[in-house]
Amino acid sequence: MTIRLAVIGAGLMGADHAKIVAEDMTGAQLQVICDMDANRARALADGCGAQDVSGDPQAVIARDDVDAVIIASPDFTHAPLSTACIAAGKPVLCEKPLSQKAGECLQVMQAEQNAGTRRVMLGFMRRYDQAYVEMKQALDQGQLGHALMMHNFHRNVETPASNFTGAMAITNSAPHDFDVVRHVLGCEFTSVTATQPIRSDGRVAPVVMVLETDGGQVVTIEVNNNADYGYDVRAELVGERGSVAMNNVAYSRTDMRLAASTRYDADWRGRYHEAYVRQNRDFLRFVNTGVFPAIASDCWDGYCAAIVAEAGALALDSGQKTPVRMIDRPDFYSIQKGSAA
Ligand code: ISE
Repeated sequence: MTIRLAVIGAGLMGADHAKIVAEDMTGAQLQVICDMDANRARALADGCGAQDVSGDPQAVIARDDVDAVIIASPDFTHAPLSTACIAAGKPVLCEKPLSQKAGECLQVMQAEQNAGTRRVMLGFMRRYDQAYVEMKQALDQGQLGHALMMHNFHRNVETPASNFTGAMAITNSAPHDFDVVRHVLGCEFTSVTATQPIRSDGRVAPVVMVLETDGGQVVTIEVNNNADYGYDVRAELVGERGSVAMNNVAYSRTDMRLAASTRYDADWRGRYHEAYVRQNRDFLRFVNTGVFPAIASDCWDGYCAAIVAEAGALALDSGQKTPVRMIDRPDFYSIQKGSAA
């Protein structure tokens, strides 16, 4: 059976998802591209062979000829549109974040629990990246012994907006790191401290966080949104018997003028292309089978990322070690992922 997908949002990420649906997802068809900007929707639909365009996301979600939805519209729309998908009984792959407000994540969780069936898969795609997959395997198979630390750095070439702040680095960029560390270590964060060096040019400086987990691990995360040289995300997991470090991903190396060099991607879309494809294919399997993918993030994970980000922003502002205070995981989300909804 062909699954008819709607992509809501025709910006950077919507275009990327639409291209993946068109090129890499056998068994899926692009039914509708939805965007407030009719020209942008039309251009993307024509480029990817989508059947139709729309400017009304709620109407798109309700359409009989739409089986499932990918949400890639602005962050503030993610929670209300996910809730609309739950109400319509349609599986949804929602780009991160579910919401930057933990309270709003709780509302979506409540709607999903009331509906009684898992509907929302969250687009924390790093879980599908081969480097993190191998890191998690090494830990789960016991090769590293007990996990002690995970060091992470996350560098963007430049900020998406000139008014970007350190707090935004924590609430917008760092949730990827929060999520993937929780996933790899199988832990929850209990506290966070955050600080920044001072740049000479007034642009937003890197944010450095030190977090503690309920497993007794210490995690460091550097988020540098103005790294200038390239998009660069790396991590090292240190256990009692060894460590696993992520290599910079490069398919080739150039040797010239007595030096060797490899290239960097300009942003995450190239670096994580393979991860996005794996994630989106897993979403399609979820739509077809109703079995929530074992690796994927759900609304609970979205809530956890948001609550850590809120504590991180407070920690940066106050200069104090700040506790992460979470609710207990509801039974609904404790049920093993990888089981039927
Ligand atoms: C950005 O905020 C994102 O959402 C991207 O997915 C991420 O990879 C990037 O590094 C962030 O800054």
